[in-house]
Amino acid sequence: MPVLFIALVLILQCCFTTSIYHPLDPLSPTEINKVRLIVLKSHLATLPNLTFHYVDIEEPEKEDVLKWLSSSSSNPKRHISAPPRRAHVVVRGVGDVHELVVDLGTNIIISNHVYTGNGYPPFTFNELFKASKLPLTYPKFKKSISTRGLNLSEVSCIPFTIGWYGEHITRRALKVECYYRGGSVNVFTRPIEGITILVDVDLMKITMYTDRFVAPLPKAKGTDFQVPRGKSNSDHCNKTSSGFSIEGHKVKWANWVFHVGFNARAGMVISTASVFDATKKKYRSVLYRGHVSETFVPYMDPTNEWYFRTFMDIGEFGFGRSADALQPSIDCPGNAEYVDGFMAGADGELQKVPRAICIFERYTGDAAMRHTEINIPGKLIKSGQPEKTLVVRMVATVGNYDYVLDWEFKQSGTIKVGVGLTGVLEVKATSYTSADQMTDNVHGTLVSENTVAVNHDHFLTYYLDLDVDGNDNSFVKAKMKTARANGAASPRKSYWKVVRETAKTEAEARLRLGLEAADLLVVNPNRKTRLGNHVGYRLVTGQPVTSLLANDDYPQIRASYTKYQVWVTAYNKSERWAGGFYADRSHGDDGLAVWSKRNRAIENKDIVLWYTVGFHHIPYQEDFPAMPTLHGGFELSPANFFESNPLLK
Ligand SMILES: *[C@@H]1O[C@H](CO)[C@@H](O)[C@H](O)[C@H]1NC(C)=O
Ligand SMILES: *[C@@H]1O[C@H](CO)[C@@H](O)[C@H](O)[C@H]1NC(C)=O
Ligand SMILES: *[C@@H]1O[C@H](CO)[C@@H](O)[C@H](O)[C@H]1NC(C)=O
Ligand SMILES: *[C@@H]1O[C@H](CO)[C@@H](O)[C@H](O)[C@H]1NC(C)=O
Ligand SMILES: [Cu+2]
Repeated sequence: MPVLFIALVLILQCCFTTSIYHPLDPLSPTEINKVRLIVLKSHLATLPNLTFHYVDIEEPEKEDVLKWLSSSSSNPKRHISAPPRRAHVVVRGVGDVHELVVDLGTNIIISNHVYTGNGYPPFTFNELFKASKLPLTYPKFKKSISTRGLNLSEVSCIPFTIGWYGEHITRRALKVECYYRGGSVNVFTRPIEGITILVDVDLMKITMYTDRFVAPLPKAKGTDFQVPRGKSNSDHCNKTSSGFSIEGHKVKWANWVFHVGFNARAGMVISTASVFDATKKKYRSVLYRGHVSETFVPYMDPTNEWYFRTFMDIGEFGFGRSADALQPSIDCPGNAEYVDGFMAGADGELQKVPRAICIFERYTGDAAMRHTEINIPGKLIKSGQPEKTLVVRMVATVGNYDYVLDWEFKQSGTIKVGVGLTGVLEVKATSYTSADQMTDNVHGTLVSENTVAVNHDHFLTYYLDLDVDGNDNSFVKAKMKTARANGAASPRKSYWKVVRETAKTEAEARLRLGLEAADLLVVNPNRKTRLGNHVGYRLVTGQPVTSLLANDDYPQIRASYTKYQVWVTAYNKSERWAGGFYADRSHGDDGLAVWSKRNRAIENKDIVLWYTVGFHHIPYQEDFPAMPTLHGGFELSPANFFESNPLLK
């Protein structure tokens, strides 16, 4: 009897528990279709103009995911049951925003909450498309075009989000800016300046129209950004074997294992990244979750036609929504493998981004490490290792700009996060044809005749839920302080010493970098190396850039988190979007800066690190007609995590 009983249990376990999903897998095409059917069968179907604004996996409880993971690593054949598959859905009828949780096992909507706060969910592609077409049939606009002697058939209009300027009541609205193609493929370089068109998106109507002035149309000549494809720039490094494995969404390469997800908002999402420790003979956790949380791109021209250009691309449009199908051998090398992205359209129907993400091994041409020893009599000892890394990449083309987003895994245990900015600058038309003529502030650089590229910033804020060797971590500032040398004992007058400060609360972890020398570490105070150091990972920061806008400026109120490059918060699964989930027309009453004000305890707790990659962008002539890629980023590097250099294991 006991033998039979055990056998039964094993069978039950195998059949109930084997799941084809990793709990963090993005919604599959089948699941996205299912969500649509479930919503359309519910009472919500009767809402007029029902629109799907957001469909993603409902974040499972972290505890359940970690339990599932550890059961799978101890016995890969027999997982404990995965958390239920659920979708987080935001739909709108006329006026009302419904936040739904849809259970995909039972096919029912298990929660329906009406959101009544400020701000709106991201625009759908349909809305943007419809808004962009409105001017073309609007009589006043047609008149403006013919007054300027232009042909309507050569006009392309593009919708821009408009931010918030203290209004008590905000409606969903866009401002549509129009451009003249007239022989150029570079639409953004030929603005028809002086016209402002406000579109009420829920009415899908133009509700305000002004034509204040006429500026010369920048010429078409010299605006083409297409690279002649004469000599095949195909790859010198076509490799047949990729050196890594992708199983579902799980990637294994060298000493790393991690999960790659995708959603309409963040685009690429890296989860449950663990690095193999050859000394301990096991995988050790580093990062539970990492992705771009929000972006803030304010332009520095306060005039009527430009002041509202203060974009929060992740919340207003979505990096996944803007993900571009990658071009093999241009965006990624010949040895890359590609992963498609899936999301829901405005009608809930499945949309596919082919080749949304690429994964490839990179031979950097650098040495990962080297040394030559000449001090051994009769011997010359040389050693070295070429750097070979694994890159996971996506590109979001948000209107004029292209963001190249990389996660690069190194065998040294470092994760390097890269941001590349390229694409076309946002320009305005001007009467000037030479910088010598300029008598007023044009708010940018003359990059071509009659063309000013306007000054602006880019802030990309990363959500980094580090779990260094376990859940409970602390944030440590290892400050370097000048100390006086003891006069009698040393001819030296000074040196620096390390003063460690552990941030006890969220307020102590808001940092403006570049003012004092410090290493920033996320450590596990419960784990030490054999030598007694706390295991940790170090945030290796890039250029210290913070927003220069005044604190009382409305765009700054909405993106107040950009006043510091570093924040640490207590983990809370619903706090993921630095500018608040409802970023369009937001009032700055949700998001990272607001959560951090609660000043929760963050010592030896599950914590989330937020880091902003910033660029102040004064344009230069080389940025026209399209800009060479500008790079930024940061690294997460092991710091007393391994017993010694893992490259030598
Ligand atoms: C809402 O639905 C009605 C009826 O189908 C339609 O006439 C109207 O154009 C829709 N509104 C929008 C903004 O799509
Ligand atoms: C408008 O179109 C006409 C006919 O195609 C052409 O002759 C004219 O040059 C165009 N005007 C402009 C400003 O592009
Ligand atoms: C690399 O692969 C691409 C796509 O298969 C092919 O077009 C190209 O010719 C290859 N290049 C080399 C050098 O083999
Ligand atoms: C989690 O975050 C949400 C949003 O900020 C907040 O409403 C909620 O109270 C938080 N939960 C806890 C346990 O702090
Ligand atoms: Cu820029």
